[in-house]
Amino acid sequence: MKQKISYTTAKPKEKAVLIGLIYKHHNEKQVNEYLDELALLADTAGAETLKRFTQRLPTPDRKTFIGGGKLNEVAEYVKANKADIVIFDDEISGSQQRNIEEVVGCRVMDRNSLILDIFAKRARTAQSRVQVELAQYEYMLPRLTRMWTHLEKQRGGIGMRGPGEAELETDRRVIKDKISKLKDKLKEVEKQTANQKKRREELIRVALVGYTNAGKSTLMNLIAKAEVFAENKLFATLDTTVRKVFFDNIPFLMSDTVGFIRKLPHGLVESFKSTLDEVREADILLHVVDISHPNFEDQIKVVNQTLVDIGAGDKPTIIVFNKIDAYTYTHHAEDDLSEKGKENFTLEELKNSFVAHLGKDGGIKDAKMIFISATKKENITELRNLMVGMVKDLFIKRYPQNLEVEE
Ligand SMILES: Nc1nc2c(ncn2[C@@H]2O[C@H](COP(=O)(O)OP(=O)(O)O)[C@@H](O)[C@H]2O)c(=O)[nH]1
Ligand SMILES: [Mg+2]
Repeated sequence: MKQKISYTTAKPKEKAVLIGLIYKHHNEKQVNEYLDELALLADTAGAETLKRFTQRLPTPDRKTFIGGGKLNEVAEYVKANKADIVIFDDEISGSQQRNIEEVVGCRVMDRNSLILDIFAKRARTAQSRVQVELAQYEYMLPRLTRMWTHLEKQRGGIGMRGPGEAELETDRRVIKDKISKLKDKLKEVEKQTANQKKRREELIRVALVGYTNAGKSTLMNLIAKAEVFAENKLFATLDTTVRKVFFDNIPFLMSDTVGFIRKLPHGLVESFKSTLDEVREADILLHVVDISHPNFEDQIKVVNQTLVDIGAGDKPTIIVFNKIDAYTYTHHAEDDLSEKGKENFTLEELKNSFVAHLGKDGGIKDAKMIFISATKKENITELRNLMVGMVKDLFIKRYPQNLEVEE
């Protein structure tokens, strides 16, 4: 008789080394903040960061992205510490990837493939699975020479999820064929969800948008009493969740959508177009910002730019500055001659400066704003009132007859 053996499936964390270039227009602090984000992405994908390397270069090395000396340094570190992956914050080409792999002797990937990997791991619905698979193949296509063959033994780790093993052919034609089939499949899945969508069309729609990890899902759970997965990880939620909410007897739909991120792979945005329809077709946007994040202003810009890219740049918006409980202020002494950074502004000063900026730079035009804490439930009533006002106005505009009947 065969004995049933059970194994634990929890894999040990993979060990990662991160690499970022410091270009002319960057400073070291900025690049370190980018690498913080990359480390959080790596963590979300299941890797622990052992070390980061940065190098100041005017342009990336054509063959190995970073300089030869630095690469040897990385290789030595990888060998000494038995690292499993080297992750670049910037996009590297297929040939750069191979050249680097030859030197460092472990898997090499870039930020894009890391994001794709997280998406592959977290996709739940048929639609997002197909979307991710499509994006992965599109990413593979231009870098498709001998990409996987020498890594046969390491299958299953980060960057290797998604397209099934048998499908890792190195033939462009096969991949192209696969892409067109996936596109057809996506259309079919979209048709199925279209009916569902039609039924919701008449209702006013409010969409949560924002940088990943800003607190969208937490806010969704609070306002719509949904149970959306919220976690201190990047892209905890991938699939859109929609709930019907009533404020003062006026119904509207609220949706929690996938977060945006700096340098979101282009193919991914393309394949996620239909998921982002929820944003494009929304009447009102709640743009959630993590004000405790050192880079929150950059994050606002990334989100605004992505909104413009998908054709949702000019919707009535409430900018929700979230996590005020975690906002830290560093006093800037009078005799300190260094430039005042945003950490030297009190929350009150920040509010005032944003009010002053409204309608000018940063793309914040015609937006209302509010400062809240979703976890500490601060200013939630005020946010609700702001939303009620906007939803009501829209409701009256759209259904004047409904109100006449009541009067
Ligand atoms: N300190 C603090 N943390 C928050 C707040 N709102 C959300 N978070 C945390 O931020 C992390 C990301 O939240 P989540 O809702 O998943 O963000 P999403 O990616 O925008 O959906 C989670 O760990 C939340 O608990 C807040 O107001 N204050
Ligand atoms: Mg979320």
